[in-house]
Amino acid sequence: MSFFKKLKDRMFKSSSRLGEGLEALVEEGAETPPAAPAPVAETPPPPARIPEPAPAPAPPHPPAQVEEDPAAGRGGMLGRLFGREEAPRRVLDDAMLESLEELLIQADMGVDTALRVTANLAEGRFGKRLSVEEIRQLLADEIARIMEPVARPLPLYPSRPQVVLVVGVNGSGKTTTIGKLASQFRAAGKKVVIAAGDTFRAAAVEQLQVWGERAGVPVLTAPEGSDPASLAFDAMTKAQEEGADLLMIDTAGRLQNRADLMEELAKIVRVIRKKDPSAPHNTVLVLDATTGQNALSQVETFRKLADVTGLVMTKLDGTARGGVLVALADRFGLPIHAIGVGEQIDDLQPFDPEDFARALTGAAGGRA
Ligand SMILES: Nc1nc2c(ncn2[C@@H]2O[C@H](COP(=O)(O)OP(=O)(O)OP(=O)(O)O)[C@@H](O)[C@H]2O)c(=O)[nH]1
Ligand SMILES: [Mg+2]
Repeated sequence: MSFFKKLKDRMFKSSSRLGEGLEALVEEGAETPPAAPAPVAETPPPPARIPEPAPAPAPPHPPAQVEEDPAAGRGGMLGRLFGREEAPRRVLDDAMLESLEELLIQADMGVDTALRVTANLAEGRFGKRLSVEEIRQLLADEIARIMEPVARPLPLYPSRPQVVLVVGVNGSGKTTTIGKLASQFRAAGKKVVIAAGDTFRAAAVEQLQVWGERAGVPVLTAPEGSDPASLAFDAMTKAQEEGADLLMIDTAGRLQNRADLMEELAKIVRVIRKKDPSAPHNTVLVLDATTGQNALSQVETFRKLADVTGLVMTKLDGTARGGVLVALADRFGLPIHAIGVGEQIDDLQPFDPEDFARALTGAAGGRA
């Protein structure tokens, strides 16, 4: 299965709300194509449609309330003969732009980003008649443009071991993501060690051990309730001794309060720096896509707690809230290293801005 197909199948399994919304939006205000104007006198007019209370008519364009006339438009007779019907189009006016903004906000893109995207889309196109597919393409292009600068794989620097500290709120997918990443790096020939820095729950350690087995990577653990920083120090020592390429440190998501969490993360960083002043080389914040706009405040919080260098967004499968990733890119510009699209070991994909934009908008295309 091609990469794009898999992304599209997995992402927004519940079908793209945005894509469907676009269709409804254009069909609602569809006009007949100008090439085939509706006959005036001969044909009786279509049954009058009760116009929705339009808040603001948008001159100079007529309100987009023209009912589709089955006798005219839609590719005309020839078009119908050849089975090539013309798609409904809608004038890009103020009302249309407002509805578009609304759709983007519903897809969790955030108000600021939604306004910027629609403004860019309208530039030079105001008053033009667009089909759903054209709008999808334009939206996808805009979104891809925002995402392009942040699509960056986890950078690996020459010094060994590369230390990756993984942080994030409870349940965001830290442990799962570590398991998936460990498996990918191992498959790429890297020697990986995992440290089970979430020492608060015995179950957390067991979970990581299961992932370690799946990935074929050793997991260093410490007794429940012991100091995660001392485990991190031991893990660093072991990783250095064994000549590991990569040390991934899992952390606890739930602590009593923010000060506790900050202190714990700071202590982990302090002790690993005793072994390598340049560590951690990456501090990856794991975010759960289903939390929508809340992801934005999580980034703000964790940036205060730790020197976050990049993001992984999990659970993009089966959510219609993937638009939050656009808001994140637009607001923070932090690299997005990968996206989680399922619970299995190979369900972590590199972040591809174009594929993502097309999956989000339902635009056609994709690489084979
Ligand atoms: N559908 C889906 N589920 C995911 C994904 N990533 C993680 N999960 C699931 O989310 C749940 C929480 O994942 P964990 O990896 O345990 O999250 P965590 O951040 O380590 O949680 P704590 O250790 O409690 O802080 C698990 O049931 C995972 O299987 C994903 O990309 N897609
Ligand atoms: Mg965990």
